Amino acid sequence: GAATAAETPQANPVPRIVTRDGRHALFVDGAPFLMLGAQVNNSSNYPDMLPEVWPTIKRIHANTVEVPVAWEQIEPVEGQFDFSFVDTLVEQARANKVRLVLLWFGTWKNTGPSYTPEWVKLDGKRFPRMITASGQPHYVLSPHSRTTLEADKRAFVKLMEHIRQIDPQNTIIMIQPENEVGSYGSVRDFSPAAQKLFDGPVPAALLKRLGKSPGSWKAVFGTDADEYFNAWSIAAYVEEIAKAGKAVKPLPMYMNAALASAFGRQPATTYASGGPVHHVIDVYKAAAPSIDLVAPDIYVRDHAAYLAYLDFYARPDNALFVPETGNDTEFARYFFATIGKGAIGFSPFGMDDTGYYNYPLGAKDFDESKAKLFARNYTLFEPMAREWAALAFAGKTWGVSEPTDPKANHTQVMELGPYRAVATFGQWQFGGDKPTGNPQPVGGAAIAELGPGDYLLTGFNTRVKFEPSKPESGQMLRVEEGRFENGKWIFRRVWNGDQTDNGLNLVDRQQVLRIKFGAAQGA
Ligand code: N0T
Repeated sequence: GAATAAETPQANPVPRIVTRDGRHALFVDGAPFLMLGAQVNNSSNYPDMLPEVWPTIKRIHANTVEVPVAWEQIEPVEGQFDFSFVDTLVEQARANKVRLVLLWFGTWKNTGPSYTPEWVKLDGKRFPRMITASGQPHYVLSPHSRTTLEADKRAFVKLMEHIRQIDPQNTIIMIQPENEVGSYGSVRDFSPAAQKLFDGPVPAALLKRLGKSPGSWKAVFGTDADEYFNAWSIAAYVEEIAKAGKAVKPLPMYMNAALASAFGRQPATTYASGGPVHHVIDVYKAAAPSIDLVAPDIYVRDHAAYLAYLDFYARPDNALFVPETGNDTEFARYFFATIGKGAIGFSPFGMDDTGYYNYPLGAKDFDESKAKLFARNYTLFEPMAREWAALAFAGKTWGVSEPTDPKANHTQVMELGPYRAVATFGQWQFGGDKPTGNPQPVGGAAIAELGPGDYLLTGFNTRVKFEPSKPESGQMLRVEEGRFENGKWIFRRVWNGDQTDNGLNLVDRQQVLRIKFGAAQGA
């Protein structure tokens, strides 16, 4: 019969970040989506390299791939655009059944101008650098140059127009304008134009956000003034680019951060000053409303620091996303703490077979022992990624990663409300002995609350003991092992006896447990 209005296919909803009650989800195809991500190496952004990308993506079961698109590659000659790589990439991503996040390497890549076209690199007049405090040109392009901003914006808008044209089904789900912005070695731009702004009033949007009274940058922010000013200048520049791109197609946009130390404050000249480091997130929120979120690139291996970064970036006004993390053995377990905090995604870096390894940030080589650890996370979550994303959006998820600092005693606790789940690492399955940690730090576990007294537990190399937090919380009634398939729980067996008497031992196998609690009546 003739199609009724209700049957007429609707245009696919464009992916977006949805925020409710201070929690967030990335909606893809109209529902919460968990990015089981992988980022390729920087120079894998050419058609001939893609055959060396897909096998690694397949091997680790990623559902989303982050790939650079370089300004130099799409506009080698000013005003002439070439999107052949984007076309090939999108086509092959579809064939490989993965979604894409495109990384716009424009004015700033790891703060520097290396990905700008030659006509930008060679024209210091139209595209000026920052000036240092001593009056020398710095390597970073100045955010106070209208011509640079207009040129980057034009190329970015062309890219977005091309995406709108070739990707109605939204294979591309998110965009990262620029990469790790900021400036190393100089806290801000000291050019005359910049200095004039610095001596002028702090913009009202920032004063309002921080509840400060009007004044010059120095008067309002004191010793933080230079860095805050740099953050504002860069964020406002990227805001204009992101806003123009979103007017073409409103894909979610985020900026990634090369991090400052998690504990204490270093001099701003020793990290990417002005980038979205944790202590200037409010500046980015005020200056760049078109940027949906700022995200930490976490290469630190220390457990306490890793968790601190997750806490800094998981905010009611900022969705947590780890767009880059190391691909070494000890990073795989951080997947659990990350998604337990409701992150929209997690993505190890350098995930291809092009022969580059960014040690000491990541692994010396991405061999099978490492691939296995990342692959087991994603194969475990692949069948229930949609369910998990919805539960995270509802604030019903928890996660832990094996600690390595002695203070933690190889123990992590998840406070679930009526219950606490105590996770220990490196114990006998019978318990009783002191946890000593796994031979390598690879343990991690996550819990989701499906309903009252109804929990999902999964993970690897972790022993979990549930304890009631209140007398009325009741006891563990039944532990089922099973799996999710198309949103349905499929039963495999009941765990009882040794499998439950001394805690639940998640080993190196793909195990998902469903635990029901209940209190005896009339006792
Ligand atoms: C990252 C990557 C790539 C703990 C490094 C990290 C990527 C960029 N930069 O392989 O270049 O494009 O976003 C910078 C880490 C700074 C040192 C952290 C020490």
